[in-house]
Amino acid sequence: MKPVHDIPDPLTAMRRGRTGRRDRLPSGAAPVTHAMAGDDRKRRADPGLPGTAVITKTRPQIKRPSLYRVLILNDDYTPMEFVVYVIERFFGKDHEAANRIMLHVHNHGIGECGVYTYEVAETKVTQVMDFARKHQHPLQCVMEKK
Ligand code: TYC
Repeated sequence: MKPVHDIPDPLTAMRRGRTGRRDRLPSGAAPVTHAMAGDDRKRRADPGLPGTAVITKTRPQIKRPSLYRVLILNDDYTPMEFVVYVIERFFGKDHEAANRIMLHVHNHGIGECGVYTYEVAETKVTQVMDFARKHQHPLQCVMEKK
């Protein structure tokens, strides 16, 4: 058991810092110890006191959006020129690119017209389906998660 006179006074111990030396700044002021700085932070952050504010640093959670392929399907009835026009109009392709995509679909049964985020892809599908129906062609357009 330690004699009572050997137990350091907690305030003196705090002012002296970890080394126990009476550290002084060049100005002669006592340095702010770790424990004091911590106490100070707690006091200033108390949201219950007037004129104080809590500043919280949050890491913004950024995620790339999922991408979706918009595909058209082959059928035996939709005219080739109609398909080429649809690809130009709704997918922004030039005539040559649109013709290549149409021929790919004609030969392979399915082909990609573009890749978009969910809502954009959904809009393209609706636009193509509505336009084909309006012209009484059975052209089918679907979306697929990449
Ligand atoms: N196969 C169609 C025809 O011979 C042309 C066509 C191509 C139709 C692509 C649909 O997605 C399609 N007229």
